[in-house]
Amino acid sequence: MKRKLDCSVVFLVIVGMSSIVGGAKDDRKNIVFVICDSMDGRLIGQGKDSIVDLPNLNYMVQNGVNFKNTYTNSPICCPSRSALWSGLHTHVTQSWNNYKGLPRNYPTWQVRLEQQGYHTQVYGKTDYVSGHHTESNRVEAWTRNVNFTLAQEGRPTPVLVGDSSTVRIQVKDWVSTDLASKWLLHDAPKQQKPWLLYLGLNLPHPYPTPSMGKNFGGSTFMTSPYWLEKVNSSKVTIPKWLPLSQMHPVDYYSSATKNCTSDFTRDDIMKIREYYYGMCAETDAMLGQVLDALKTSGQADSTYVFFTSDHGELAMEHRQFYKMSMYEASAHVPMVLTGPDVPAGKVVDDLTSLVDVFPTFMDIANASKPPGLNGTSLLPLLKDNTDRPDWVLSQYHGCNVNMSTYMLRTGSLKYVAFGDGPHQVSPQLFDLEEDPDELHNLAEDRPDLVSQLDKKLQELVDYPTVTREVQKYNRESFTAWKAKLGSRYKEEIANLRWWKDWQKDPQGNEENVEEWLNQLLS
Ligand SMILES: [Ca+2]
Repeated sequence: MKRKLDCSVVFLVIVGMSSIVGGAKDDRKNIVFVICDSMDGRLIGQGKDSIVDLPNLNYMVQNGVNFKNTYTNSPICCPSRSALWSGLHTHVTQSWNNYKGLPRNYPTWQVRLEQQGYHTQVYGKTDYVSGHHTESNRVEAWTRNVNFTLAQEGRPTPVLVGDSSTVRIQVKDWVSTDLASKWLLHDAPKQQKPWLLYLGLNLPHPYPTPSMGKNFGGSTFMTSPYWLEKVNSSKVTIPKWLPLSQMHPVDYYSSATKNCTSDFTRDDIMKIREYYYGMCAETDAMLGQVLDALKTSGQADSTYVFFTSDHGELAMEHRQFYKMSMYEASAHVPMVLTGPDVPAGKVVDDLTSLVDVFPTFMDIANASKPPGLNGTSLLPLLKDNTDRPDWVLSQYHGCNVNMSTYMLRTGSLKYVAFGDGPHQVSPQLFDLEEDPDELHNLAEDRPDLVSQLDKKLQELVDYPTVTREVQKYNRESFTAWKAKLGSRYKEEIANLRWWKDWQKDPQGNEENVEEWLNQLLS
């Protein structure tokens, strides 16, 4: 019986042909990309001084390259991932907060790789598309300039579960890891095309805290004795804090909205930090399972492996948990690469950031890249080619911070400027070589450096203008949300994550919101 050739068969034949040139199999290299959520980049490559045993990351560092000065371009999930998937800075894509990322069907590196003959396989968390996260997340971001400071998160809390044999705590991540490993073992070897496998993990992001109410803040640091045994408690430090009265006003606002301005004992802080590191050990084990599957399936020699994170975790540094800050614990991320021709044990000091991933993938795939990407391929750094920007840019416009924040890292300096908004505040300047804990703001003493760095920053991003764009977006989005709720508005706003504080003075808070809405746009 003769069958009619349908369109999909024609399509498959054409796609199949594109991966076989002159009858030969496309031998471009494969890529495994593992991205976790909230890992402090400073944990990578600590060697004998490791706070926590991360055998699989250590294996990658020993057999590959550690890009040890890698930063997120925006320290929160969706904006960070939007930069990573688009190769563009946050102000370019206007991915301002956890609700506003990239539009669906955006031409990401995944689309680009598929178009140019790669098969891509995605498991787990991606989180770069607009329209997700809680209502609180977006309303808190929109109302950051309202004249109130309300606790939006639950108090950070350490929770120990199970016993010394409890391995799988973040079950959802293990399910994704199992699927990715299974694909590597059984499906990847059958691929005719080169492929990219993506695995997105939630760990070591803190877990939801049900007592916070319907929107569940993620303030629970949870691990088991099994993972705690991997933590070297003698290396865990208690971070130094400035007195509340000496904190930078934006940091104080963040600390207050993160429920961290009350008292914490040394034991509270120690536990939060130890449990966080335990969560990092569990993350490392997931990476290990993927590396094992790659090896067992015989594909390790033809595959690059990348490991990174969307942002870090403050774990009580600077009197904060979570991220949303330009301090190292929040903005500095891991970036480790192994693969064919990757030198073993190399450490790259150059400043790199997540927007560099897109051009690097294009480089590996020998694929053409779209014009105007903000990042630069990491591959030339494998050969000591350092002809690349000597700065990285990060910015933040989301919840828990009351001003748009812009960070320029260059040399040993970190300059942090705050948006041109209703509350003018002074910038921060840290020298990370002399002050790795970032406790000495040099901005006041070094106006010369501030002026030089601010000029450089404004060459990269016209930040007063960007801030006004964000303020306009915030006001318009809030107004539309309010109008849509109609008579339910009052009840809805009173019951967001800040409900405990809101209910202390509902009328006063309402008035502050109205006053903000009535301010004329500058
Ligand atoms: Ca995240």
